[in-house]
Amino acid sequence: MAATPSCIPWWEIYQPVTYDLTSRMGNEDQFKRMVRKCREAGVKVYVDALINHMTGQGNTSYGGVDYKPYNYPDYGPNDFHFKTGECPSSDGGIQDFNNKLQVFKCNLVGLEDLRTETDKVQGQLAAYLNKLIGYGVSGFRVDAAKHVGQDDLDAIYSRLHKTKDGVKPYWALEVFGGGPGILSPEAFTRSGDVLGLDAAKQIQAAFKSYQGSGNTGSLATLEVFGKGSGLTSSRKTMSFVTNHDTDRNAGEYLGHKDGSTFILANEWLLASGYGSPQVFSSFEWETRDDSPPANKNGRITDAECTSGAWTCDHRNRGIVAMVKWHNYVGNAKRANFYTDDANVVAFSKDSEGWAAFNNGTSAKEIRVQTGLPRGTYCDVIHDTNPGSPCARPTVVVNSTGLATVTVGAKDAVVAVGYVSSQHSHITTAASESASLSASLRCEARNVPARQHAKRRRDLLRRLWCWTNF
Ligand code: LM2
Ligand code: CA
Repeated sequence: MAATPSCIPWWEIYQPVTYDLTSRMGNEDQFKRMVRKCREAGVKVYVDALINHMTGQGNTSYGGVDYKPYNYPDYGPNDFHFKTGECPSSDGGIQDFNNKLQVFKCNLVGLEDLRTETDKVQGQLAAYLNKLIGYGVSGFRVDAAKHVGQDDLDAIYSRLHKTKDGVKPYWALEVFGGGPGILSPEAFTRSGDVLGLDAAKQIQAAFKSYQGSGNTGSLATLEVFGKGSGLTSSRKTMSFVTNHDTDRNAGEYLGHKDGSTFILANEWLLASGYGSPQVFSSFEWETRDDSPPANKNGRITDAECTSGAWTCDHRNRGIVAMVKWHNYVGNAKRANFYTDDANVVAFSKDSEGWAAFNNGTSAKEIRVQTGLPRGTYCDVIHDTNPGSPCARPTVVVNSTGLATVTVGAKDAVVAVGYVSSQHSHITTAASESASLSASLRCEARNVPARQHAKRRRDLLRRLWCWTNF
């Protein structure tokens, strides 16, 4: 849909009219080219897919398609629950979010709810998603998946083709917590991965806690995180610190406006190994509905990292380093957990790497077991020369694995499990490590086969919600 250029809210993109891929971000050809270029660079693209509903307002799309309520090129009144009388609420909207029929069959915030149980609607949706797969897309973040329901999600998924990598597409379902029984995130894990929305709340509670009263949170609580703290299992979760919705919900979630706390939380999540982590890069906004940077016609302008209009957190040195670290340590088990029971935690991943986080307001010196062999390791968070040789500082580990490290306020120190190259004479692991650190500058797919087994997870599943290259 299209509105007045000067005040077009970001959320317009959640109101589909057709599947022709023309929007304020560009057209179908540009999308195709973007996906191709990304794949060439080793970057997979995951699409935020709208399959539960169509729009709830407007009359002409960006592609110039005219439409009316419950009447679109691909759908007529018979394709909507409201029109067939299948939504059991007085005004056609979801009034009771704990009522299964309302949640599945009524209009979510006025958005016209599709009859996703029918062969026709499933066919249109599968054609749309398969078109994207054909362009090289690797999977989907399924918008409002809770309102589609497990049966229809499964039926649609079964119609999807394999991706260009020869596997079924990644399928991450948006299911807000709080619903009972079949409406709970856990109950959707039968159908795909689920978004870690409750996990993001726990992360906020640990890193920020009751800010109003001047408290700082307690990272010590994160000793237990995941299944053990009541969340969906790591294996079935797409985890994140924030997303485009929660970034605007400061009370319950961290967002980019939290600055160093937000960056630190992302670094911690990448280190923790919980879920398939996603890093959200935003644009600066003042009020909830603000448009992304756009021209006078409402077309979103190119994302760039110099003006400050786009936050570009995905280019933050610490975050980039942690993505590499995350891929490097793979599924290695957490060990040597340390906490001061307040706002400092540290742990190793077997003997692959070690990380420390300080969410406090002053630096802290800790002497801890790192689990690493003796050597001098690069602190990849602060290394100003990513790759090799490591530009200081370093973490010096003695023959019993102990190290004394000062972790700055709202900062992390992360030692990657290969020895920094200028000290490569120190341990026997050195020669391997030199080649590894070189390969880490490339994409994960370029790493030596021997290391590949460690990268069991295919990481940093970025949704390019805001990035219109
Ligand atoms: C989502 N997941 O299930 C998205 O993550 C979320 O961003 C979407 O809401 C929502 N579901 C629907 O896809 C956003 C935004 C809403 C906005 C909707 C539709 O948070 O505020 O609703 O997109 O664009 C807006 C108005 C609302 C109005 C509605 C329909 O805020 O008042 O409802 O449009 O015209 C009458
Ligand atoms: Ca629905």
